[in-house]
Amino acid sequence: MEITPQADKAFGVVVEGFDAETASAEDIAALKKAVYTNKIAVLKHQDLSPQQFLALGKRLGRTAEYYEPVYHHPEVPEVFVSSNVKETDGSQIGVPKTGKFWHSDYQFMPEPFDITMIYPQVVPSKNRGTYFINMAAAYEKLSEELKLAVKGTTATHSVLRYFKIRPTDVYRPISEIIDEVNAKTPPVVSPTAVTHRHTGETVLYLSEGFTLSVQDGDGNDRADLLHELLEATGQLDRTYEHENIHLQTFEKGDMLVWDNRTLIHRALHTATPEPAVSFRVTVYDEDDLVA
Ligand code: 7UC
Ligand code: FE
Repeated sequence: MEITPQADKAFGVVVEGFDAETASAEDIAALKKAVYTNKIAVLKHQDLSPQQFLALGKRLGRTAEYYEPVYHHPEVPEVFVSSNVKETDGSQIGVPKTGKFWHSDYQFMPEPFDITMIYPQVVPSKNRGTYFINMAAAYEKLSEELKLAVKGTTATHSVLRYFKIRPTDVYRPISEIIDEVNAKTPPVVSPTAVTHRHTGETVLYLSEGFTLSVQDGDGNDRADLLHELLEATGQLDRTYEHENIHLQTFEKGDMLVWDNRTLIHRALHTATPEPAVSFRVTVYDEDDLVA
């Protein structure tokens, strides 16, 4: 196994010679350390079944089934399926157009995932890739004034704006669906800046997709501060040329493994959608390894 920095990128490593079936405990530890230190690892030349993909996830920590079953792989429910390709019988497996907004996975839940693994299955010929922003680095780059303004504030997160209407929701009143989403996944409040449990970094915990509001210590809404933070971190740049934005491309056989508590991400927008399918496994890492 060989880990080298990604050429011409601000962060991320490429991992050659990683064999999920024979990887030693040391290999797994080295991979996790690389993920927490370099934020994203691209495992090259992977050829895994959904079952083998899940088994690899289990070696990194505790895997989780996505809370909405409509995303589940039919044979391996812990595998989340993002797909815009219909089966030959016209049925849909997984959900199309996932994650086309800035977010981290489960940011709207009390406990977000530590690690996200994405294993593309059908790779588009153009517009492939995912945008990322490192929210620890973005915090460090804030002005002293903004860092001070963040102190003592909290942020409220919810899936509501990006909850996908399920086939079974057709003809239901939208108010009933909204009430159900708020009951099942009530808004979560967190400090606006949190300490990363594996690296000790200070990470801005907010995203354009999931963060509804920022409040000061007295409960006053700070929409102005939320806007300033989204702007400063690069999340409002629709040209995607902001210096904080990293475009991670991939090819068939690549598996992306990233630090979901530091990075926010956004699926690349495609004007003319080509077939795209990817599998995802998410992991809670309760180890106290500090990178
Ligand atoms: O369909 C989607 O974009 C899924 C999104 C609402 N949640 C992904 C996650 O893991 O938080
Ligand atoms: Fe995502």
